[in-house]
Amino acid sequence: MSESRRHAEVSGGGFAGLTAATALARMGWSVRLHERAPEFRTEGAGIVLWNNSLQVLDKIGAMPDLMSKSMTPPAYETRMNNVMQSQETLDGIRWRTLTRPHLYDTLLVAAREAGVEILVGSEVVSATPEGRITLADGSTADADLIVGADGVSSAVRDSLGVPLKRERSRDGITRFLVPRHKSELQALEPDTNWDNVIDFWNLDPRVLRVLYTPANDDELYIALMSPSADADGSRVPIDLDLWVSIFPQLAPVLEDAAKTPGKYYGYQTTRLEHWTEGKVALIGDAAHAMCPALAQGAGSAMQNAWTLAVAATAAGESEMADALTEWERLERPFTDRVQDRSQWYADSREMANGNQFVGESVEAALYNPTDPHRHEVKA
Ligand code: FAD
Ligand code: 5PR
Repeated sequence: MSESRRHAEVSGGGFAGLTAATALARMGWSVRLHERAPEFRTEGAGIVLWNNSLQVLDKIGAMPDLMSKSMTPPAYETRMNNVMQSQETLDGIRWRTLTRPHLYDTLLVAAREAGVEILVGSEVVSATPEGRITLADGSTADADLIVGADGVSSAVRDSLGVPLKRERSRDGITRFLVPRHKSELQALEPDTNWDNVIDFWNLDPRVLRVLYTPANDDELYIALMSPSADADGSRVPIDLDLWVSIFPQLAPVLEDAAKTPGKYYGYQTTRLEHWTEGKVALIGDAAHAMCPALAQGAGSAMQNAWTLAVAATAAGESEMADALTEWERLERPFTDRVQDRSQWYADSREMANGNQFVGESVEAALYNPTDPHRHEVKA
């Protein structure tokens, strides 16, 4: 059995790489995962996951752990210039909010349980279509499948010379995890349900936005958005007086955010000419970095990590390249649409009008990448 086991080398221990490695190992592969950083990144603030990634977490056995420290807020509320635009209860949509450290911990436990060999401080510098990777220390390894999950600046992708288009949006965001401060917020605004996600948009006279997302009973994820051209709005540490002047009801949490250094991320979208080359497949931000508007960057990454593992496992050894091409043909259109829609929302700031859970937003949120019938044309 062990002699016939196929082998995968995975570059990158983010949400994409950890999910792909775990899925492959559970499907019988021997898997080695390389993370360049000396330890797993537990920084990063909060995250929203929808059915498409939750289905994958079910399959890799990670859901009980994920559920233990995450929540489903009662509604998704949108305000513009402090006027309520909508309160969407998302009935029938499965979603969870949580912290990024908790998602990392959950995926790491799942990867170890599945028997993935995890190397930290191990940098992949290149890959070949024939299935060989080279590490920064000069050593090489051969595999039946190479997964490039090494993020938006992917070395695997760039070593293969895959043509890429990068577009930057005018807005960006600084993210924080802070204590909930629920009773103080309740005292400031008693009629508000502070368990909701609240998307506070301010467009006039100045574009500033706070996305307020409770991540569990104790922790709150807040994302502060401003145009990158606004030097004060995008400054880190944040300009506390400016933010409190626009969002006075959030003062207790903004004060905590101001104590953290923070990092401003400009939104960007990258599109590749192709996601695969021979025995190499690219997933996650290495393949399709997207604007966060639909909260689907990690979701799409985990979705494609799962479908890749299924497609590679079904392929015979001699037909890996063709199987990967077919995987991209089937899976990519959906991701492309989610990416386009996220960019459109980010560029138009259309979310400020509320009622955003229509079209691609709902479709992506409900999608089930583990359904074998998902590509069948519905009558
Ligand atoms: P990364 O997280 O970048 O991981 C890549 C890993 O590879 C890193 O650990 C890196 O150290 C490692 N690495 C890099 N180079 C090498 C190398 N040469 N060799 C070995 N290892 C290497 N998505 C959602 O689904 N929901 C959300 O709510 C959400 N909110 C977001 C908010 C913001 C502001 C932003 C910017 C993004 C958001 N996203 C969200 C998107 C999501 O964070 C990313 O799409 C996702 O984390 C990408 O995962 P990844 O594993 O592909 O890449
Ligand atoms: N949704 C989420 C998010 O973190 C952001 C956006 C939407 C969960 C920004 O960080 O619209 O930019 C957004």
